[in-house]
Amino acid sequence: MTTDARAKLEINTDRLMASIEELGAIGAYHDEGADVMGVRRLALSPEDGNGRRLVKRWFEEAGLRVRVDAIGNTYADRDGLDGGLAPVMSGSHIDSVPTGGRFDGALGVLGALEVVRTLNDHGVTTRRPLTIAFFTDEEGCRFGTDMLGSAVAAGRIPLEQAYALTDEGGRRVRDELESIGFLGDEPVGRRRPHAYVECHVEQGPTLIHEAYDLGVVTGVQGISWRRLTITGASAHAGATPMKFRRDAGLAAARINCRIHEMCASGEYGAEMRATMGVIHPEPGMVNVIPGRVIATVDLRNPDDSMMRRAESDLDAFQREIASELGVTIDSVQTARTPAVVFNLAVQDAIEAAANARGLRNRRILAGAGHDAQEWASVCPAAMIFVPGLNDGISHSPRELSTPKQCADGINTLLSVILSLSDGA
Ligand code: HGY
Ligand code: MN
Ligand code: MN
Repeated sequence: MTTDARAKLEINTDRLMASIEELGAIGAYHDEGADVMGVRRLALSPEDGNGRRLVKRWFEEAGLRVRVDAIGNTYADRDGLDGGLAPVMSGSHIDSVPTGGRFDGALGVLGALEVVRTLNDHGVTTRRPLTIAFFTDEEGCRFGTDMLGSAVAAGRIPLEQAYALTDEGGRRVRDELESIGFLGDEPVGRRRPHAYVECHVEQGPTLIHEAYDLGVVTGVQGISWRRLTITGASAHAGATPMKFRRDAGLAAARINCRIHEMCASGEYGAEMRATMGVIHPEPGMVNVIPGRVIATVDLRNPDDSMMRRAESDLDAFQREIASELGVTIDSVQTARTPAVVFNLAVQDAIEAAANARGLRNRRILAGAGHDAQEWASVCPAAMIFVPGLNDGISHSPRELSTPKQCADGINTLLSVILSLSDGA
């Protein structure tokens, strides 16, 4: 097949969307609030295990050789004409947040599979081998740190440290990997890809609001997560005068207000974002002053020096609040990744592929963390963003991209994989 003909190859959109729907049915739940079906496929849960087995079967049916590494990352290899060359890799994750949608992660995994299925349909063999993959626990919401599988494969997090992470019930990563049958025997990080490209929903409003078909992702902003255990004293809500209280709930509220003030102040850059996503007061009764609160803080900032300053100022504020309210605050950093810049040549290959397909595109920074940011430390890497309806909402069952939006992303992924695998 000529290069020109390859550039015009189109995926089978119906097959892609059918795979997204079928995987989306695993862990599906009816979300009362949004009145739509959402996805709850927490990392290493039985649902994640079922989703992994389905996708692994699809990999095998596409003629790929599947291997699982020691942290459960699952790779599927396709021969190239020159087997001695390092592969081009593409993938993402299939675990979800508890109130997720059908596209976050799944589009990148099933889109890479659709690329392989399309190459198979047309009898195309690439010069370099190809590897498609799904990585373990990208979301991080069950065991506390995100991009876990990719971070271990890239060498940022030691395997034993990952194994020892526990969820709220004290269940360890290693045991949960074993229980779903994905404690693989391949050493982590054994094969270095030639390049890595990932397609993902944008998870934000920019592309849809500015009427772009695609985003060429320039990098990922910095991420800093901390878990707070705030300890005061439970006491009677009626009988305890205000000046005798050590109210852990008040401390959490003051910290939550402070992180929002920090964002609004502009002192840490115009793009800083902060979220207190977990706020668990104990005992959680209407007439008992909370004696203990478990809370989390998620900070995002594209500028590493501003992020460091925000972290240090928040540490100082936590100490002030502890002394003012008579509580103790145990603050543990659970995730920390610097801002990452993606490889310019891979970005340019994505832009060229999108332009060749007549797709309106722009460079865009990723607001969310992604597996690609870990692979960027191992090989040239970048991402393709697909717009979403409902203002691009994500980490919500209302997450929704149209068949055309998904096809635009995966057709571009097909072109980029061909250019990376057949190029120099
Ligand atoms: O939190 C994140 O940015 C990603 O969705 N794990
Ligand atoms: Mn994701
Ligand atoms: Mn996510």
